[in-house]
Amino acid sequence: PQGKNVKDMASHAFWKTQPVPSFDEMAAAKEKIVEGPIKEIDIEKVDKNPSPMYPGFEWVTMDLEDEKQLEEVYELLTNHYVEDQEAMFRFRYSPSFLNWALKAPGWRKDWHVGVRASASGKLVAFISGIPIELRVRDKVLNCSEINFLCVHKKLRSKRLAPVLIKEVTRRCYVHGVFQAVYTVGSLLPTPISTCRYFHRAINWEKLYDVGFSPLPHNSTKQRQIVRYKLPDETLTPGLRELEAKDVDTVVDLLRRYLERMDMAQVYSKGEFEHWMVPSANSKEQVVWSYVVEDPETKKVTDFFSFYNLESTVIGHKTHNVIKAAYLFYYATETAFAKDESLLKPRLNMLMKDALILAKKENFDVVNSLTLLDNPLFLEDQRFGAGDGSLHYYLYNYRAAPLPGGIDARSQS
Ligand code: NHW
Repeated sequence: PQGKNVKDMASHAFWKTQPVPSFDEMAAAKEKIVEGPIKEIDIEKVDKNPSPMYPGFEWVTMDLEDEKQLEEVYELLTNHYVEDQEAMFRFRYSPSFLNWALKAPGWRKDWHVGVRASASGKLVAFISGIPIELRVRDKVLNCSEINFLCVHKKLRSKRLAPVLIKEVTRRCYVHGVFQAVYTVGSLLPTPISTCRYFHRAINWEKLYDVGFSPLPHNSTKQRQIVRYKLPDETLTPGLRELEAKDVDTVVDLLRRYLERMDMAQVYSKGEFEHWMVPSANSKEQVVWSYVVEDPETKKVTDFFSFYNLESTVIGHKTHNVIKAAYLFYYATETAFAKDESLLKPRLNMLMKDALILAKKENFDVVNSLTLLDNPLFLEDQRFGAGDGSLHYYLYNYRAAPLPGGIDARSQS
């Protein structure tokens, strides 16, 4: 969603000082990259006190168990978080989403870092981390996943972001976590992988009205509507919602499926439950998960999920939000079949059902990235390439770029 290659020529005064590989180093190294931490951290030498803050502002640890403070983070992000390049849309993470994303198993209050204006007490900046286990090829890293970095629009370009990043880094180091993973729309030194966003219209007319979907020259509105029409009912026999009783089977299936990838989060049972099983005490539903239970054998053979992330339509007369479903995790036993050609049709069937279910749940669009086995179904399921890409980064870990990603530097 954020800028493209504009940062390519930037000098990166901040990032140059950080334990991340430079563009030049990665370009020169090619296949000879020795994977591992860039810098050894001596936990004894980590500062026990927060980094200095600009005068007039102060650090605050947000208590997201307190609904008021959760609301403050929600307000900051709703008004100041990621927009597309033309500033037509802005992510609108709901409080329920923030509860889900920021209170994952093992979460620390300490890693929900805010900045307040001293005089007004107003929350003006935020950055967060959650602990995860991330496998990069054959190594499992104990790391933090950094997200929701946001600075109030009036305080932009004042080098506050590097201060936030250094502070969250310190708070990770203090707890013996020396690596991190994060995704950013803009190009920084140096992605381990780059994905492209794809979008599948569900309510094409609305997407057209708000300026999200164009009308191709060789088409008409009516033809576009027909192109994106979907059946009312799902097609896969045995498809149903994921239930608590499925968790052991599905976490095992997902883990085996993700082992096929070069880089993936390692899910414990508790994490799987948190991320994939819809929470009964969430105000609005955040995640939807489904399984296929083979009608004959009664075995669960497939799983898929998506989550709800709305975007504000900035300054539109009739529409305030786009309701977007983001494809999340999936896994299927056909990935392990001797006959490799079974995977593509199976995924296409599952993903078509995901689209049908997303339509039933009133989503306007289904979004996806070019990761996992997604290239096997994106085109057939009428997803179109968006203009945003998403770069994946590791902090304090050198690793060869992942194959299959889009070359970050060759994009316009
Ligand atoms: S990406 C979403 C980021 N948020 C937004 O885009 C919201 C709207 N924008 C803003 O709020 C998902 C501001 O523009 C932000 C920058 C705050 C983005 N990542 O303060 P200055 C995440 O949350 C560098 C990393 O003047 P600003 C992931 C930039 O390259 N670096 O800028 C977050 C430049 O450094 P350079 C970013 O516009 C991962 C410097 O900041 C960045 O007022 C964070 C300029 O600072 C970004 N998204 O504020 C890293 N955006 O060297 C975690 C800008 O190039 C690292 N910059 O001169 C790991 C830490 C934990 C380690 C533990 C072991």
